[in-house]
Amino acid sequence: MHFSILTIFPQFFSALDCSLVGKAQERGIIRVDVHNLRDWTSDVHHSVDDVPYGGGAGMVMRPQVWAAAVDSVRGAGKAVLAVPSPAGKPLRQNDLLRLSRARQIIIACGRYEGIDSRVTQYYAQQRDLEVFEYSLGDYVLNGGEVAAVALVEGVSRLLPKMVGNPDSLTEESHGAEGILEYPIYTRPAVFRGIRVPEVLTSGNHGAVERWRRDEALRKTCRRRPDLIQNLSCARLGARDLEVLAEYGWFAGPGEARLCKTEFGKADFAGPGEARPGSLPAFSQMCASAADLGAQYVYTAVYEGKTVACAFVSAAGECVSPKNGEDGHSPACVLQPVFDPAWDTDRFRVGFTARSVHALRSEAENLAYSCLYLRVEKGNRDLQRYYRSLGFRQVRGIFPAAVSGNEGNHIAGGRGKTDITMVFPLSVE
Ligand code: 6GU
Repeated sequence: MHFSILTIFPQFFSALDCSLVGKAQERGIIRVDVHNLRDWTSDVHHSVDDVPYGGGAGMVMRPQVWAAAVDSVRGAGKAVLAVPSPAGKPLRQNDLLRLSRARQIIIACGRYEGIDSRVTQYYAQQRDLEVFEYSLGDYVLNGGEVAAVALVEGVSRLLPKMVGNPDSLTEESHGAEGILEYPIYTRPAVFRGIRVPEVLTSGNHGAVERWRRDEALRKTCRRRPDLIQNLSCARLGARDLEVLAEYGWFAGPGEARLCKTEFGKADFAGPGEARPGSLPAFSQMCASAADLGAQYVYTAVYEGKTVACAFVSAAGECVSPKNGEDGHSPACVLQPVFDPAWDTDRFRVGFTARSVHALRSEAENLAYSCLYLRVEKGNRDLQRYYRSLGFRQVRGIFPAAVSGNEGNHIAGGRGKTDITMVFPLSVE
């Protein structure tokens, strides 16, 4: 890989003699030539800039100087002309990967207001040359030099033989997974009063992997929702969806991408109370929920439209939260209802997981120790998802207080072909 850097500040690039990039130069994996743009000026003052046509503040870099410089450093074969600019395309890991396959990358570091636009226009017409205008982010620097260093370093480390352990490339932020990296720790176990998360010292590799994935997803939800938006649902498991649901992200109707919904809780006093949105059969459902003495309704609102509700009502006592013993603790029942377009297993799981998460955080106020949920008997996939959330199947349909309602199904025609699953809310 041959980098040719054109700049009016060649001194700036001594940074590239350090560290791994410096070593790569010594080992001949990369070659970095830094050229002074002024070498291609023809006037006595070595001037590289001029006033802008059309007026305005600042100066513009002259096209003849740039073209002479680019022509002169360009070698044989395919090359990339990389032009740092705050108006360029935001640089991404994918771009670096593509550029790492080039033979030569010429980096044109502009200063002042930038380079005369005809320079990129001209080279974009040339065969065997890709013009790539890129930005480091939405802020302004004085010139392209910092961005040139970033490009050289970012591309170099992807070259074969560059990074000692290739695994460290696949697990990093902005790697193939498309999410940020999980938080990392080293010794000591307690630092200034802060203890390392316990799971990391447990020796349980499966649990460590799961925790790392959970934390990476959470961090990405908090810092980079734009990355979450781009995740493909096909590559997300039930536990992933459960974590994402904490932040209001659900697998929506199309299932290809996640949808950001507003998740909220409303007290439920009667059919008039909860916002129906566009849910069909909502009033009917509200009437049944009122019959059941629903206390709350959780709702998910997507683009102003209610796409799901989950009614929470008291349900007598737990039959068997953990397959047996406890027959006397108070239970509640969660009755989710979905907009037909959103009634998919994946959305059910995410929305239910989110509702359970909300219920759990209030478990103390509510004093319910378990939660019932009704699931279609034939839907094995959904049952499997719920099991992976921690639900267990129990005998019978609903517990006593609710079973009288069997003929009057809330959940969109689900009925005697349902099974009941239970989830422990408070761990005593
Ligand atoms: Cl590539 N150049 C300049 N001048 N400012 C920037 C930038 C590039 N990326 C972010 N700000």
